[in-house]
Amino acid sequence: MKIIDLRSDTVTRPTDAMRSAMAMAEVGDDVYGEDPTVNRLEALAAKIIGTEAALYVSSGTQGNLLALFSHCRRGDEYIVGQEAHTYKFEGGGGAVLASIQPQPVHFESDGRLDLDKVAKMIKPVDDHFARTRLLCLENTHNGKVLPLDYIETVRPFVDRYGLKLHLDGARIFNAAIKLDVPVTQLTAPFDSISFCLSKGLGAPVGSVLCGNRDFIRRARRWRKLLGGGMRQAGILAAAGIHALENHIDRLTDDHENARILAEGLSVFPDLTIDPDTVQTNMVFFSIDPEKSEALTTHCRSQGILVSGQGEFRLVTHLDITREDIDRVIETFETFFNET
Ligand code: TLP
Repeated sequence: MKIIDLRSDTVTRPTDAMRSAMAMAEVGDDVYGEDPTVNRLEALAAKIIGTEAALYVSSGTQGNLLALFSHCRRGDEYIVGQEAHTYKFEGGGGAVLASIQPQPVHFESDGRLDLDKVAKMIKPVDDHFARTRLLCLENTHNGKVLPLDYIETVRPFVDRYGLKLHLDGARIFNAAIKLDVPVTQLTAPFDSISFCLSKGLGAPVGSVLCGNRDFIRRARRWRKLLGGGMRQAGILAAAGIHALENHIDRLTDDHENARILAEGLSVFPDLTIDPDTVQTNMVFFSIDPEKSEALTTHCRSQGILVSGQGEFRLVTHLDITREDIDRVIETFETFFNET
């Protein structure tokens, strides 16, 4: 029985074509800057994202951390979403390792940070306060795409306050595909952008941090300090190149599958779910917490992996087909028929 893993889009396995690209990759020592495949990935990523330079990093977490290190200094502050990955799910790395203080602000329901609320958090220049240096946004956030007109207002805002602007664009291609705009339209206002190769794009490992040459030079040094300088990393970078060349446009399939899944699940009265809120590859629903474990166990017994407690997130990706979606909906149906 095929396992249908909906816990995240991080779980994809490399396709055969990706594996052969990896096996054939030309390699060298990337700490010397001599891995031709890593160099090719970085050049390709910079071109696609629209920045001068890029740096291949081990994970999205490392990309975001390097952005904090490279924009801020000890005693500085960054403003970030309360539920943002960069703040909530990255072990407090900026504070722990770089002595940078986070200032969280609650997200609006569409994934924006309200700029009036952000403005109130910016500290005056005064010895009492940390120096507010950076604003971090996330796109997509919980599968939601930042509105285009909002993105356009953010650059003038940060310029007014002398802040830098970082994007956790782990799933930025999902946003671009959803809006049907060039990804550069979503990245242009930012000083730095981190995006993941190992989520919807289907590579086994890796993210890329993009920015101008100076910024990337600083990030490269911090990456080394953090133990992230890899040697013959071209084997992995080849998967990233393959992903960028072959797996961007197909994200529409994931979005379509997520929509069909949400509509299929919305018929069950025990679930609270609104299919109209599904924009990309994530479906959220809630269920009586007392039924959570039974649902998870039932799904697992049918080869379907889901995670959540009361609140569930189901994520579609490269390894999920339209038929799998039907199987998931049928499995939920048997669960509700039996309970
Ligand atoms: N997110 C993972 C979990 O850590 C929650 C997931 O399954 O969604 N930014 C965003 C918006 C992310 O969702 C993630 C991973 C990251 C950064 C970090 O990427 P990695 O896992 O490569 O460090």
